[in-house]
Amino acid sequence: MEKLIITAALVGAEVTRKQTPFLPLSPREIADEAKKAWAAGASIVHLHMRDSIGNPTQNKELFAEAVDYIQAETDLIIQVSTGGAAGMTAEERIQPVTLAPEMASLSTGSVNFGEDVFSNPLPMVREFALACQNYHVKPEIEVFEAGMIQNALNLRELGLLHEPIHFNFVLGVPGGMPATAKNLLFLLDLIPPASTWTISGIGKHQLPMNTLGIILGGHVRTGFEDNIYYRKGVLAEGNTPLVERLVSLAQSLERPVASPSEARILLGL
Ligand code: KMH
Ligand code: ZN
Repeated sequence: MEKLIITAALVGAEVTRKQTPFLPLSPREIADEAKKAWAAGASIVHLHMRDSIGNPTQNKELFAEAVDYIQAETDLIIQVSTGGAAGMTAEERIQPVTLAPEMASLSTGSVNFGEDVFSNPLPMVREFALACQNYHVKPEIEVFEAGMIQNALNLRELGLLHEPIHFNFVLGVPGGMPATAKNLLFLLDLIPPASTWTISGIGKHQLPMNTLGIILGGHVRTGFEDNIYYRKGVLAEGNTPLVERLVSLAQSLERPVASPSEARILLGL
């Protein structure tokens, strides 16, 4: 089996300091968290930013500050979010792609997201895919629902996405596709054979879904964006313990962990 790529989704857009005091907020805090996750074995960081009062923002300068720190201090693959938070405009969301990072997330359809709607109309998805192409950024296709895979394949037909396509299945969002083994197997049947894939599980589904990913030969995403607990009722004291646990699980299951340079080759970066 190929080496395991661990993505650390360090902060996300929804979690608050009220929920966990360990949440990094400023670009410097996010970069420090990235550095620790990298030292623990992560090879990709999925980045969101927060403003001075902790609200989600896609502000390009804040992304640039964090990206500069991370690039100076690690060889992590930087993946910026184009999802931002539910309700943001397309103009707001696309900003960090103009920094030309190696990767960006790209959701290829709309989905209920808790009490909100995470809106991704197809013209906007095509516009985002084109921006990624223009800035030489590899998209990670965020799949919250099965139809989003076909939407990604339609982008490929339009020449806006190229093989090998990298998918991230985000299962267990309230309103989206439930985090079950059966759903993951169903989704895997729909992606082209040359694809690479990552699995993210929300909340209590993070560890079981990541475990399935390791066993099935996929890759895994952990971090506060998806889950803040180490175990039931016990907060993770940072993203690093979550990364460390996956490294040790992978070792137990005899799946070696990829360095960032090995991950670049696996993803065709
Ligand atoms: N915050 C969610 C509404 C992404 O980063 O591309 C969307 C999200 C997906 O987090
Ligand atoms: Zn995200």
